[in-house]
Amino acid sequence: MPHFRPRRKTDLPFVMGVLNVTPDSFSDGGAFIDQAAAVERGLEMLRNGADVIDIGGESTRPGAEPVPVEEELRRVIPVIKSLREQSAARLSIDTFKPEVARAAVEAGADIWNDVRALQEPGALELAAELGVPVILMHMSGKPKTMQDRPEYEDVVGQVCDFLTERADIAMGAGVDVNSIWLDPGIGFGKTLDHNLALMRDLDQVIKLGYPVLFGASRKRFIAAIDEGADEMERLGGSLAAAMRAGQAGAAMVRVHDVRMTVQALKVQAAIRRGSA
Ligand code: 9MG
Repeated sequence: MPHFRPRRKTDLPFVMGVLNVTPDSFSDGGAFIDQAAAVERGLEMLRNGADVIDIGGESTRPGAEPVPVEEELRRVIPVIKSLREQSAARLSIDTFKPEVARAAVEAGADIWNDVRALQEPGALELAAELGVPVILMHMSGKPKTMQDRPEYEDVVGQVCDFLTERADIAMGAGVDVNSIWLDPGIGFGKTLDHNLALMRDLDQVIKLGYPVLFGASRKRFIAAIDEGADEMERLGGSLAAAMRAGQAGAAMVRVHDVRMTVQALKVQAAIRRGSA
């Protein structure tokens, strides 16, 4: 799959379904991960209209502990292989570790979703070698500490500068311009005000000229607005954010609730067109 580019501007953004293969998502509370349940969830998201499944074995939530490479591989590779056997749909690997990205692509993944924007040693060279689409995301700090008082003078300008620089560096290392996607990294080292500014001014990121992935699904900023809404009570906020991304021209939204997001995006597009 050499290039994966957005559909025409008037069409719906692609929908990327989140598949976290982590013990808190697919275990009975112990360390054992139910791989079959994870694969079934991925297939269900595809039946519900997802264009891409994003498979991750290390949580990137604020405060999350790092996971060793071997454990991450143990979690994601069997799931990728099984989904690949059962579906021709696009699969994305959510990892910042080059070792995991390589094994995932060998196992059948088509896209590299890198929350560290190819900053790990060897990542740039590997992205050029693999030749798959790569998502470069902005994050200030690392998941463990990124929410410890993040500061910016101009969050939108700084995120745009960072993404432009990472895209330039990637191309300098041999990554094809048509393989590059950008992502402002909602919730990654950002306060509520930072997240809101990035959502309001998302068109600034889109104007950089690359397809943009946008992910706000179930994130904590929703609970800062609708006080105390726990993770499973954030569908309304997630849809509102996805609608904003669709309106601004994002090429893909990363979501947990695929069925409802597809429906909301279809209604938004129908309203825009004035016909079903
Ligand atoms: C892994 N992950 C969690 N949130 C994300 C987001 O908003 N964008 C991307 N690219 N990856 C994310």
